Amino acid sequence: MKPSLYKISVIGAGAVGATLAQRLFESGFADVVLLDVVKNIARGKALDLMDAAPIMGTEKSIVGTDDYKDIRDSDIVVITAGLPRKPGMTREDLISKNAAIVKDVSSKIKIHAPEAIVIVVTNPLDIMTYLAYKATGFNRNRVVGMAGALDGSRFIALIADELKVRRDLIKTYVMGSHGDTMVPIISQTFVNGRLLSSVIPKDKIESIVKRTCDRGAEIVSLLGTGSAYYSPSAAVLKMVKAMMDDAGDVVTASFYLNGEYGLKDICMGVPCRFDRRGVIDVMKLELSNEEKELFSRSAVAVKSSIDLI
Ligand code: TXD
Repeated sequence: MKPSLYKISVIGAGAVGATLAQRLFESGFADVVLLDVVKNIARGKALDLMDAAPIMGTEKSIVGTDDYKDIRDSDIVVITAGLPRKPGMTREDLISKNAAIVKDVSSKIKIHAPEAIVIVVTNPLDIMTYLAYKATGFNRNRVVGMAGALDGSRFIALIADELKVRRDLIKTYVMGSHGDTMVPIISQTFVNGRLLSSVIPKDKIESIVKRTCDRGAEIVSLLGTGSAYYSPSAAVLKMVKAMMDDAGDVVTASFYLNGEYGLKDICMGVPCRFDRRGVIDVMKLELSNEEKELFSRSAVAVKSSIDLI
């Protein structure tokens, strides 16, 4: 990776935001600003992280704040502000409360960090990414949502566990919405170069797909309060790395489509090629007929939620 003078701001110092700030800061990727609407919470967490810096060996800076002036000149701003699910809730149940928060945060990013790339994490993910795109008015290459990187990682973890193979030998894409209609692309899933369908029977694949789709809810019900944050923050880190590497790395992300995969005026998970400018290209995968059908069903679900806002 190239050396960088990156500045990354994380809005929302809750479970995902604070864990992401820790990952970014301790990896030495960037100077980090952690911002929360609750006065002092981000400050306290930033001080705690800074106190660990001599042990973790980072010379980067971390600032906790409730003042948007501190996000000035950020290269990337990550929106994690918003309510998480409670047991029994769908991501879509969060729509009205989180829409108001994301709209507010986006308008402040537009004022204070107008050159930044925005990564949206708040749920329901594709709807909030669409909202951030509209509310910032940024070029679409600078607004993306984190979902496919996480869902793909969950899918890979489960396949590796089933087959007892190394996780880094598995390649996949999980497209569509970050919800019950997500679409693991089985026709493009490979284990050590072999198609997944040639190494696991169909019914087993179906049960792994179902467990992948349900994984978020499974974690929510086990935690009792809050939702997953270790893997979501790791997935954002993967997107940040893809941008900083500046080499055209492909990561699946929610992106405003303008004709790609036959869709317009919607944010959906598609494989995106990244560099320091954000998304430079959408990779066109050859989907099977069944995957095309599932992808368009997923689009219908996202469109109907977008209509609610
Ligand atoms: O795959 C994905 N995209 C996701 C999304 C994976 C995991 C979590 N996902 C969603 O992220 C989740 O459903 C929530 O909508 C967000 C944040 O989840 P998190 O678990 O971090 O929620 P917390 O711990 O409740 O933290 C939210 C913080 C909290 O500290 C609030 O005070 C703050 O957001 N908040 C705000 N900060 C700044 N500005 C405003 N307006 C604001 N409102 C709340």
